[in-house]
Amino acid sequence: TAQTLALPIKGMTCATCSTRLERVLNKVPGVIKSQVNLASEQASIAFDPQQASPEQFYQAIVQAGFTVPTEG
Ligand code: 9UX
Repeated sequence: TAQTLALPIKGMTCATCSTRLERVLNKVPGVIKSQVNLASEQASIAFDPQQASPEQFYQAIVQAGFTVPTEG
């Protein structure tokens, strides 16, 4: 069963940022579909909790150069 997680994202300044982050998140194993909204600074991630966990999303987001303000 898929789960959906909404995350706030900081550091996106143009539309290519959000497209790039979507691509990064979609590559995390277990992610079914991610959508990143530049204007609302939100990522929505549908994933299989048996294969992926939020910790992996945080790491991928930070590695891509963005931040999740609610995470350290
Ligand atoms: Mo835009 Mo974002 O020129 O990572 S791609 S700032």
